[in-house]
Amino acid sequence: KGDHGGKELQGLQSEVAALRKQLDDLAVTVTKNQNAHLFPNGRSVGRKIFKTDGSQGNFEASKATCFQAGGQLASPRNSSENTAIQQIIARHNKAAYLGINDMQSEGTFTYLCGDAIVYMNWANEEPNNAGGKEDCVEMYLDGKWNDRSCTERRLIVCEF
Ligand code: 291
Ligand code: CA
Repeated sequence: KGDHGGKELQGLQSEVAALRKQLDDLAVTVTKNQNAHLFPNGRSVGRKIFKTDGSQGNFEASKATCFQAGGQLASPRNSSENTAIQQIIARHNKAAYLGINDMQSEGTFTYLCGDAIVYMNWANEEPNNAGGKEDCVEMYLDGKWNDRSCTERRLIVCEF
């Protein structure tokens, strides 16, 4: 036996080294593809990706478009995510609906999953439910939020 275990260990060690190299190469490829697909209409924050296809729609159409793409309407849960979305809409010079509304219970804003929001960035004096019919939320070009009727046309920004 003697030397048999040594040879086996050597084989495994070179196999590990080869795998490490493959993993390195893969990381480079992934980063490069990420940068390419985020340019110029997307932003990433942690593991979340925000992106627009440049099209517009009302709240329901925007929601459906994002869902069909395998994502959901942009739903910022902290200021970094809010800034990422703000950069996208500023670039397109067009406000966007967020995946937030108070359709279920007036005054209680929730994500599309129904959970109460954990972060908010309302503009001054908002939300005001103007005319008694503002259940959706739009993000202005400066990143501030306004509750708004769900039937306007807005830039579609999804998250993945
Ligand atoms: C005012 C504010 C907002 C409100 C908006 C809409 C406009 O902002 O009162 O809170 O959401 O009006 O009511 O909708 C219509 N139909 O005019 C105006 C823009 C800065
Ligand atoms: Ca409002």
